[in-house]
Amino acid sequence: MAQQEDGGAPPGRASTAGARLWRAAADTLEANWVGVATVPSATQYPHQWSWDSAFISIGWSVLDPARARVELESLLAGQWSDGRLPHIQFNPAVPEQAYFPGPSFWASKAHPDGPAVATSGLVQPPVHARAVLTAVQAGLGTGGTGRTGSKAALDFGRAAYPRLLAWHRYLRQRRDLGGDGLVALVHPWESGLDNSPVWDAPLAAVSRPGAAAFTRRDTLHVGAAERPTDRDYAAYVSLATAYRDSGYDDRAAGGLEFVVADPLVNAVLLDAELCLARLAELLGLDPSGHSRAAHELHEAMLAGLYDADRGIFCARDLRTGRLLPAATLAGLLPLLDPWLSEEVRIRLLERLVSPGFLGGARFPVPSTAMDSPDFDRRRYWRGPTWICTNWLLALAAGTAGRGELAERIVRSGLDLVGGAGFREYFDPVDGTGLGAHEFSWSAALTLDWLAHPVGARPPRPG
Ligand code: 9WN
Repeated sequence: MAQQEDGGAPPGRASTAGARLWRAAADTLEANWVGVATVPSATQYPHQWSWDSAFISIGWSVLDPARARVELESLLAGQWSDGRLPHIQFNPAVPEQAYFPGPSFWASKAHPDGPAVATSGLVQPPVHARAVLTAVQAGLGTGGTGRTGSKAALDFGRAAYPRLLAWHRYLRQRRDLGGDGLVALVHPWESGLDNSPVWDAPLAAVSRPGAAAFTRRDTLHVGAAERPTDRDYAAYVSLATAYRDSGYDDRAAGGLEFVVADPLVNAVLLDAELCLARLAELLGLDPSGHSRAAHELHEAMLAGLYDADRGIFCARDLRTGRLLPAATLAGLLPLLDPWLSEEVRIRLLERLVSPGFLGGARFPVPSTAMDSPDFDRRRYWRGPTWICTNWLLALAAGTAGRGELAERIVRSGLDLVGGAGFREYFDPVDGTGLGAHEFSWSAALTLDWLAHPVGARPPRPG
């Protein structure tokens, strides 16, 4: 175990209930720690996932910044030489059949750009720069003044920075598949919101779902009604197979059957560039390129993904050129953009507080608008509330200057985990826990909320 530099005791909301939640969250992370990283769930997801690991490190930054650094260093060790950070890094000690699709499906080691460790070839939302910045700041301590961990924190930041540069370069150059300055995704799993109804139309157009035989493992531990349908799963496998067989070649992505630009991933990248700007400053480097990159993303999202008629951002299908209209929380995350005009910001905030989202759910924020025909309160990403998206939405509401909304979103998240435990997702109507149990990011982000009540958050970078 890495040496603990900091804390371990609950600060902030130190009520008895808060202290109990804190201890339970810390125990959950400890139980899911496998020596160099933390699995999302020991049963359902027994490897290291990319955006999970970034969120999880934010919890470790609260408990033990040295362990946050180990988590992120191990994640970055899976980076490909083309800059991509793969969505799964496989633990060689875990049997192949524990998760499908496993290492032999992805065959990363046979790829010239693949790292020493076996990984997938897809990516996930780039929350990593925010996670690295958080770990560095945690090591430096409040105000960045000298403490035991500060040298280690800066050394870590200096080593991670070029890796993050390469990662963002991969996304902004190799994944600009529409030539419009936006990152494109080639698989629903890359969105993080895998089973979102936004993907229904492009998935329905997949020509040979399930052409190859495979056995689902994801329904062994979680009820089928809370997971994607067999048809959707077959399309996921077919898309992943085609990308793998293209040699994970993004230049050939025009031939793929799923190519979309999504507001969550692009908004998170904008935020990540602002975090890199802040990290560059802490390291004594020039931050201006990152602020410029963030501003370019602001312009590209507004030009390419904003639906002015409906006052929400949407994904765009780059094969058909059409916006994909399902109303999901992904369309609200451009609130992370500090340059939004007053008009656009107000439209998004109105949507956030509308009956579909904050206004209608007892346990918000539902992943799909509750007043939309696509809403399904129990099925993975089609309605349930998730802790990681509440965390992002609270950050976004804070960026938009609406601390009281951020507070409501955090309160809802804390009520959910307080009532149902650290489940993977939750029914937004009655708060029932769904999906995997003892889920790491639900515990990690709870720790962050308990340690840093919204009003006490430091100003955003940039
Ligand atoms: C596929 C690990 C991951 C999350 C994703 C979530 C789910 C995997 C799956 O679990 O996806 O990557 O097997 O369903 O959708 O956001 O990172 O927690």
